[in-house]
Amino acid sequence: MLRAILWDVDGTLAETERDGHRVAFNRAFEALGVPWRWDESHYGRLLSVTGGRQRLLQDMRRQPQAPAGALQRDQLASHLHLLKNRLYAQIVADGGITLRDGVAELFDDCLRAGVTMAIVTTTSRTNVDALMSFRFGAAWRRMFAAVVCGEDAPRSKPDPSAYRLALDALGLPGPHTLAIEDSPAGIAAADAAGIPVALTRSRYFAGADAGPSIAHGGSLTQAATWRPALGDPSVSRVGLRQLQAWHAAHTASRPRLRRSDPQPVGG
Ligand code: XBP
Ligand code: MG
Repeated sequence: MLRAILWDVDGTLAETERDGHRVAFNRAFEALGVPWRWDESHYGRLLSVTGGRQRLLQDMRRQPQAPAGALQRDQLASHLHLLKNRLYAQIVADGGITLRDGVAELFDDCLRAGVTMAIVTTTSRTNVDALMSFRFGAAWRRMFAAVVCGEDAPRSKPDPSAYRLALDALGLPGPHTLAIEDSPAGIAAADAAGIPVALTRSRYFAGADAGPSIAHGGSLTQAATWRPALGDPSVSRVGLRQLQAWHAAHTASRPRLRRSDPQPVGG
C-alpha cells in the first residue's frame, strides 16, 4: 500500500536550474568579482554534480583563474554559495520560478486522501523555503511530514542517505512509499534506499534514462508521454490514483520474501 509520496525539489517541483540557480550563480560571480560565467550548456554538464557548493568546487578545477590553494577555493565556494542562495531566493520572490504543471494538483490529491508527503532534496533548506513560501506561505511546512535537505544528509544524491533519513523520520519502509524524481542521480538515490520511483523528466534531464523507475514521462500534465500508459486514457494528468495503481502493480510484480524462505547469511 502506498503510504507516502517523497518529492524531490529541483527539476521535479519546479524548473529551478536554468533560470533560477544558474542565473543566481552568475550574479554571485559578478558580485564577488569572479571572472567566469556559466552558460546553459556548461551548467547542464555541471548538474551531474549534485549540491551547489560541490558544483562550484568541481568547476574550479578547470577554471584557470580559480585560486590555487584548496583552502582558498573552499572559502570562495562557501561565499559564492551563500550569496547564490540569497540571490536565488530573490529570483523566486520576484515570481521567476513557478511549480511545474500538475504538482499543486497532486499536493491537493495527497492532502485530501490523507497520503503523507515528504521532501527529499540535495538543495539547501533556504531554497526549499523560498520556493514553497512563495506559493503557499509559511503554512507550506505543515503539508509535509518530513523535509530532508542538503544540510541534513551527509552525502548528496545519488547517495541514498537523504532518502534513508526521510524513511526514518516517517517510520515507513521504502516499498510503502514512492519517490518522484527528475534525474538519474535522484532515481539512483531512491532506488538504493529501496524506494520505487516515478520519473518526471525535467528540461536538463529530458533524455535521462528511465533506469529502474516504475513509471516515467514528462510533466505530470503531459499524460500521453507516460509509460506505462495511464489506466484511464481520458484522464489529463498523473494524479494520486494513477500513482497508487503503478505502485500496486510494481508491488505485485515483486517476489516476496516468505518466512519459510532461506534468510540471507548474517542478516
Ligand atoms: C538539486 C541540486 C542542487 C541545486 C542547487 O538536487 O543538486 O545542488 O542545483 O541547490 P535535487 P544548492 O534535484 O535533489 O533537489 O546550491 O542549494 O545545492
Ligand atoms: Mg532533481
